[in-house]
Amino acid sequence: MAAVLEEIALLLELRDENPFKVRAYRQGAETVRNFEGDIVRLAAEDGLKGVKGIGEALRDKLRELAATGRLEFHENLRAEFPEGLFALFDLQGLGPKKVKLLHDTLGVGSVADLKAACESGKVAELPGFGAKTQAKILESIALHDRSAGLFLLGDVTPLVASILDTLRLHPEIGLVAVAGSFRRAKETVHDLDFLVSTREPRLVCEDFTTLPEVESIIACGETKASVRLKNGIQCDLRAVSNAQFPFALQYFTGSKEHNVAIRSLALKKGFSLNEYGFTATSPDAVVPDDIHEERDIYRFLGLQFIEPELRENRGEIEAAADHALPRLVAVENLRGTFHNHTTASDGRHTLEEMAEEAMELGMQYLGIADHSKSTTIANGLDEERLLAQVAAIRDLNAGFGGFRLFAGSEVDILRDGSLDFEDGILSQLDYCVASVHNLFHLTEDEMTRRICRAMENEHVTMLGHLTGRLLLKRDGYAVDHQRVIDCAAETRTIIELNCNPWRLDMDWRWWKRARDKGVLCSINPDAHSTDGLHFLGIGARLARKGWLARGDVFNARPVDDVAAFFATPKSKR
Ligand code: DGT
Ligand code: CA
Ligand code: CA
Ligand code: ZN
Repeated sequence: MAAVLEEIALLLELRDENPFKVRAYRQGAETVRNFEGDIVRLAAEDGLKGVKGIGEALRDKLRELAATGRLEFHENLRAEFPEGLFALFDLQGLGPKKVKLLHDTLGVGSVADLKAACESGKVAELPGFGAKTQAKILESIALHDRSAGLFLLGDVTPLVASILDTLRLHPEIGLVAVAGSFRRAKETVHDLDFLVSTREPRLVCEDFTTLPEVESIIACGETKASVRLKNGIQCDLRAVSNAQFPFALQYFTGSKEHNVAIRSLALKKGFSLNEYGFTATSPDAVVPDDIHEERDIYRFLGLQFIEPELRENRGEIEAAADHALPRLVAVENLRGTFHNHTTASDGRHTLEEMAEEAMELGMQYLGIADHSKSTTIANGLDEERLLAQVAAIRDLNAGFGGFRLFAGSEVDILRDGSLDFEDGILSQLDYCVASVHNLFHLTEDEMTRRICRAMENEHVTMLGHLTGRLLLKRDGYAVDHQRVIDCAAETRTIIELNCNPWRLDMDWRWWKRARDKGVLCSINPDAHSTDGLHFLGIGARLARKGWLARGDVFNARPVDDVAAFFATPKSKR
């Protein structure tokens, strides 16, 4: 419902409607999104009277939408513009004003139109555009094309959980698993791969195509089915026997590169391996009859069990042969987390509400790190407001039993690598997260030096979202990861694994190197609401993908160890 209201606001803007009207829809979307309770049911029953931020006109529309799943007003508005125009809003840096101008003056109605217009140089000539903007738009289009058909791991996680739950209820289904890139915790996935064991594969495949999430059926056969879900993602199902299940699970989990290496290892031992089992390729090879789960396949090949997150053929097979794989961190190991916002800057919940949710989740501590004064669009705190927040945190701590808030700041790294607050202010905090939020265009060398200089500050406890990337939306700025990791090791600065599903930054491919240098990781949700704290689950999965053990993760430490760490000078940590 919020998305529809949001889109109506955009469409009204395209139509040059009264800004007050536009704002009413945007405000309505915000209210719907933040509503505590079952807003769909309430709207369907016409029970939204008196809800602040939703006027009478919106109320009627929400009722229609909640009750029927459609809104005629919205559909009519949409029909006034070419279908392809909406994709333009997904491009970084294009707001409604620019889209409108492109549409009205150049007749741009799709991403393809826009690409052609940029390539012919016409976009640069429009008022308020210029050559730089035109080049930026072309970059955004390239990213858009690369991202086509990809979905965020964080977005599909609840969907996968719900499909697994439904499959488990089926009377003809025994074992159930999700395989593929999802099981390996890739930051983005193309499609979802489900696997079940059954004696009735055909029936199970047919029933799979009738799941409530299904939009359309792509294929339905004897042992496999493919469907497209309502959110656009494709889902494949394979139905196998109990005996085949471990082999199929191993095969369909991938990655392809991992499987190729595993298969060639099997061949060296005299067996071919596929999704159905082992077959002897030499006369003296004896096919095992004790493979009951995936683990048994690895054991038979002389390997330690390789967790799915590690299966990318990046050294895991060699390590497994040496029995040298790390024991990976688990979300249950996490005791708290450090990069979280409140209503003081751009968060949606208060200090108290964030603390309450953290306690609810079983955390021992929660670090608060609101924006600093230079990030004005996020209502960054100046010195006075920050110190008032520190005092409020100290007061709250006095009243908690066995839980603790840590007072921090997400302090902006300025252009030259100096910080948004003086040392005299920073020294009054428990810790600080330093992040880059502007001047993304600096050269790789300038950006690297800027970040390293910030890490050299005694008060910078950890580095926030290293590259600033937004998955599928915006590439990170240029920065030399290797140099930053070396500098973090030298200065004893923690690096954050920002586990907001859009970021997952620093990228999993760099953590093993950081770990080897002795750099600690802090898994931080960058929570802007109580819901955001739940991102820790996906954060733990990405940390596992980065080969991290409990000892590599700072926020797996108990509260007293954390407090002692903060009280120790960096050089002694
Ligand atoms: P994606 O692109 O996000 O869906 O990534 P995956 O890894 O889920 O890829 P997908 O869905 O095409 O296939 C699932 C797994 O099945 C893949 O990780 C490994 C296995 N697989 C698929 N095709 C092949 C193949 O041609 N050779 C081998 N060795 N394995 C394959
Ligand atoms: Ca897949
Ligand atoms: Ca697939
Ligand atoms: Zn930030």
